[in-house]
Amino acid sequence: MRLEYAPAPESRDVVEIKPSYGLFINGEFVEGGGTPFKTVNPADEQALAEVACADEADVDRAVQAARKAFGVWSALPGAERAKYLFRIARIIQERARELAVLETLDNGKPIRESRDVDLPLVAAHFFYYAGWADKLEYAGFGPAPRPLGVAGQVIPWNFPLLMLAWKIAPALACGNTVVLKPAETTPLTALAFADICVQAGLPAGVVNIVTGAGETGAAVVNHADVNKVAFTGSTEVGRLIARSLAGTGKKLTLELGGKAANIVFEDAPLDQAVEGIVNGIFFNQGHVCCAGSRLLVQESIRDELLDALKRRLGTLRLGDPLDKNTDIGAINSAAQLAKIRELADAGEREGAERWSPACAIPERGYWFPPTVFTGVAQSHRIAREEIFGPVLSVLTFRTPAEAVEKANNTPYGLSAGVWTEKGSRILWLADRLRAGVVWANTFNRFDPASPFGGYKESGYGREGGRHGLEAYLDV
Ligand code: TXE
Repeated sequence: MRLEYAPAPESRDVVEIKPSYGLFINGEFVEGGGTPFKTVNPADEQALAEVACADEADVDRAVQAARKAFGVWSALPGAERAKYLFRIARIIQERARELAVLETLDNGKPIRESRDVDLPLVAAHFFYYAGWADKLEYAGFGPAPRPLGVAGQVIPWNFPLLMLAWKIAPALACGNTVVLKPAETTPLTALAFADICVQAGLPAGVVNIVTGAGETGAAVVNHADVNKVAFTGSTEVGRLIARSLAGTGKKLTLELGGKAANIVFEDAPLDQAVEGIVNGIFFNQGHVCCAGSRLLVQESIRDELLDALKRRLGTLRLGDPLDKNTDIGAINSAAQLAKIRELADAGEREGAERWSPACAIPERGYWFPPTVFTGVAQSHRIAREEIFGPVLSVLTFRTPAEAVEKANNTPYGLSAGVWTEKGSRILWLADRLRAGVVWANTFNRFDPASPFGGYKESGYGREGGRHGLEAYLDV
C-alpha cells in the first residue's frame, strides 16, 4: 500500500443529514410504529441518524396508499409517466454530488465509486425506463401489456440507490406503484429519493418507502394486496420468500448470490486482465453479487499473473471513503465483517495460502484488507461460498474444457468473465458457462439496456433492458 499521498477529501457539508427520519407513505414523511434504529457510518462507527421502523400497520398503510395511487398512475398515458421519470432522472443528476456523499457515508464505499459509477447508473436507469413508458406496446409482449398493481420491493445494502433504481424505474414506467424497503444498514439514500419524488411532483402514493429490518421486509412481501415481489439479497432469504409466496399467485423475481469465475487464458493481455481481476473482486470491497471472486488462471501463466496482480494490489489505497484517492473503502457492517473474517479463517484452516499487501488499517470502523488465497481446492469453503468481501480465491486450469467445468462447479450462476485474444474461444465459453452474464475482456460493466440476472441458485427473472419490463407487466 502507498502510505504517503495528499488526501483529497470530498466535503461532507454538501449533505445535510437530519437527526431523525420518518417513513415515506402517501407522499408524506410519517412516524413508524416500530422501535427506531440507528444507521451508522461504517468508516468510523458513528451514528449518522435515527430512522423510523415500519411495523405491519405502517406497511399496510403504505400498501393501501400504493393501491389507491395505482388507479391514477396506471391510467396516465405512458408519455405522462415518462415525464415524471425524466424529471426524477434530471433531479438525480442535479443532486448527484450530495447523493454520492450520502451513499458513501451510509455504505462505506469509496466516493470515487459512488460518484463515478453508482450515481451515473442510477440516473441512466431512470432515463432508460422513461424512454419505454410510452412504447410498451412495442416491447414484444403483445399489443396491450398491463401493469400488475402494487410492487413490493426489498433491496440490499451493497448498491443502495442503484438497486432502488433497478427496481423502481421499470415498475413505474409500466404503470405499477411501489412499496420499497431499503436495507437497515443503508436507508438514507432511499429516503433522499423520497424527497426527490416530492420535488418531482410525483402523485402521492406512487412511491412509498418503509424502513426497518427483515420483519418489515417480510410484512411487505407477504401483504395480501401486493401483486408483485422483487427481491435482491441473500439466497437464504430469497428461499424463504419463494416458499412464503408459493400458491399466492404473486409474481416474483429474485436476484441472489453469486460465486463468479474470472477466467484468464495464457494469450490474454496481462495488464488488462490484472485490472479486470482487481475491478472484478475489489470494486465496492467485493460487496457485489456478480463479483469475480474465483480467479481461474491457465497454469502456464499462473506465476507471472500472480506476481503482476500482487504488485498492483500493493498500490491500492485503503481508508477514508470520502477521500477521492481511496480505492478500498469500509466493510458495510460489523456482521458482514465477521462473515468475511470467518470465511477467510476457514480458508487458512483448510490449507489455502493467504496473502495481503502491507496495509495500514484505520483504528475505528470496519475494514478488511484486499486478500488473495492461492492453493485453493474446489472443495474449500472459500471456493464454494459467497464471501461478499475483498477476498479472491485463485484456482488453475489447463484446457478450456477444464475451465468451463470448474467455473460451472458452483450452485450459483450469476456471472463470469473470460480473458483471451481469441474471439472464437469467447463464444465457445459463453455458450457453455452457466451464468446469466458473461463478460469478455472486461468485468463488472453495467448498462441499463442489458438484462441482468442469474441461473440456478442465483435467482430468476431479469432486471434491466427490455426483459426487465416483463417482470412488471401482465402480457
Ligand atoms: O442479506 P439479507 P444480509 C448475501 C451476501 C451477504 C449475505 C448476508 O453473501 O454476506 O447475503 O447479507 C431484507 N423477508 N447478499 O444479511 O438478510 C433485509 O432487511 C423479507 C447478496 O444483509 O438477505 C434487506 O433489506 N425481507 C446480495 C434485504 O432483505 C428480508 C446482497 C437483504 O438482506 C427478510 C445482499 C425476510 N424474511 C446480501 N430478511 C446480492 N444478491 O447482491 C431480511 N430481509
